[in-house]
Amino acid sequence: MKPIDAAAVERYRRDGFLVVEGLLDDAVRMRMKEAVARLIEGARRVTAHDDVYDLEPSHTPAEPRVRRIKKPHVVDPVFADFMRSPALLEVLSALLGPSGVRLHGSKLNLKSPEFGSPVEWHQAWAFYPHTNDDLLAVGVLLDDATEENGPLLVIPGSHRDPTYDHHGSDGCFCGAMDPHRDRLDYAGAVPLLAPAGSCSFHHVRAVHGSAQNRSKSSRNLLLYEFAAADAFPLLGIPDWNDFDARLLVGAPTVVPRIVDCPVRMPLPPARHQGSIYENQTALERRYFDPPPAPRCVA
Ligand SMILES: O=C(O)CCC(=O)C(=O)O
Repeated sequence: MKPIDAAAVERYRRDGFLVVEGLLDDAVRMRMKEAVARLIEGARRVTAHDDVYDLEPSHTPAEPRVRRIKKPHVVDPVFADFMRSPALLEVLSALLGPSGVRLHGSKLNLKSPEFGSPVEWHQAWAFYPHTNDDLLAVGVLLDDATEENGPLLVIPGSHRDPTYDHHGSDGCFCGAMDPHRDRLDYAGAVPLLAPAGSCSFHHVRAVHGSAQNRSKSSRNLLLYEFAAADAFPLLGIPDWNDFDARLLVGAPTVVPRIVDCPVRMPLPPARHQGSIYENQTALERRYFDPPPAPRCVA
């Protein structure tokens, strides 16, 4: 059976998101979970954010708390292999069009039981505008996504909205919308609930966010960002060989497809660099409750 049909593509175009169950089999998912456990164990050697780890505010080497593994496809082959799996590439080709599929980036957001950090409302497009908007993010569910564990929330149809301001009061990019200024139907956002092994696909311009994990189990979400092969980043291409090496489907091209899309540049850059969690610390008015303060250890 094909992993995606014309009706599902139509739903994605209408809503700006789609969930496909069963794309990740249990054996590979278990290997991914083992890799995550090894990585968290490795965080005992780390006291500050680095190239691999983004840490929860309450992290200590004795009690490692990691909120993100940066670039998991570079850190462990199990994450590099899955993004090349034929069923996933078939779905991506159906959603991104005929020019081909290029990896833009990857990240693994770990929401630990009871304290995993929220992510404020944003459009990924505000971080990396391209010459056209045939880009999306895939969320690979390493755990079931439930109402309580901080699932991804997407506002249906918001991929056709303008590009919202993601700048703070200091004029710098902060990677989040001001929920008091941009009064969208946040309550109407759809939680992408699905069993572990499912993949969600959300359009690069879709407004999305997620609340703190309030459950007693983890919500670990592997995210890959993909672009159509003829979408070129407006912030430039620092390394052409790397850009070409990330092409997973289709032929290399030097001809960008240019489409009239609303763009705001993420400049001047965020004052707090490192990850979306750091960028968003500059946001003055939040929608989601912040994670609990670190516990005091006597
Ligand atoms: O992990 C989440 O729930 C949200 C992830 C996200 O939107 C991001 O990291 O850009």
